[in-house]
Amino acid sequence: TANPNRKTPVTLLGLGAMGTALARAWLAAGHPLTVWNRTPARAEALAAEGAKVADSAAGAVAASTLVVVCLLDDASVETALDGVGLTGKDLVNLTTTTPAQARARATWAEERGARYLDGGIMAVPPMVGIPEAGGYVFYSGSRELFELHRESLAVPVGTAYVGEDAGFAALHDVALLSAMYGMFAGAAHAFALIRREDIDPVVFAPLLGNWIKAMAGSSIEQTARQLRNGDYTTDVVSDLAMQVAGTPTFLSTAEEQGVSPELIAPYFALMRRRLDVGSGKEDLTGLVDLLVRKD
Ligand code: FVH
Repeated sequence: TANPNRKTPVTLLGLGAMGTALARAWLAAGHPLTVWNRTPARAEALAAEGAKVADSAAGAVAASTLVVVCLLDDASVETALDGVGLTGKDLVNLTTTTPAQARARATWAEERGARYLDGGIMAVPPMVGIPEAGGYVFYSGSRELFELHRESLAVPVGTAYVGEDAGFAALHDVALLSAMYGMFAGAAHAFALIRREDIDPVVFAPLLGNWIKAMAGSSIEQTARQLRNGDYTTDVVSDLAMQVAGTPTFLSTAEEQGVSPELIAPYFALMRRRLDVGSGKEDLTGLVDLLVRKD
């Protein structure tokens, strides 16, 4: 008779930094784990920790119904699974890809008789297996598959299902990471402005961090509400006309401090374009529409 306490067996393809962290979390939680990696040496430590090591991707896939893939990119998934039988498998792909690649990979898997779930990991390896770290994975694709394996998938990091469209996990992933790079760009510019002065960056850092947090919290929700209701006008303090009037001060300060404006100038140019079509009473929300190509 089946043991109801037996954890779902997991196969994991890919033992890079992220794959290894995932593997350790499943092993620690008592899941029977079969692993495969292109470079076999990377599996040695995990074998000592209890993982079964397959000598081929096909052998690893054959070992479990639930097959998780965490490889470098979509091309490496194609290479690793080339010619591997997937009939009856539940394929969960945590490799970072574009939304179109994820959709194509879902079709590819389904044509080979597998159910498919795509994932976008919102965590770095040290956050894996530590619930308090707040890491999670966006999942999209088969809801049935997500519900079936939810518990096993939630072992390394949290889960957030974002829809049946297999491309949505990748889209959410890349959207959040793109915003992160925008934030890094702003912080880089701010640090550059103080770089040649007698200002300690370590003292400056909490001022910058707290300001970004305060601005992000209120403005992101306001932008979302305006995008939903279509009314971008603001009766609050900082309309677009006022903000564009302030941009020469930012550019002159960069000049005075010997800092290239290359990170902030494109954003100011968008603000100016939006103002030029008569949107001075708006918030900055209209910039979203300027970015979206009409073709
Ligand atoms: N590490 C991170 O901070 C980020 C956090 C967010 C999510 N990403 C994505 O996770 C995927 C895996 O990332 P990783 O950190 O494990 O990456 P690497 O340590 O570079 O390991 C890459 C693995 O992929 C294997 N591999 C590469 N090319 C091939 C191929 N042509 N055929 C088969 N396997 C391939 C590689 O094998 P090997 O070099 O050890 O033989 C590693 O197992 C990734 O999508 C991130 O964007 C991580």
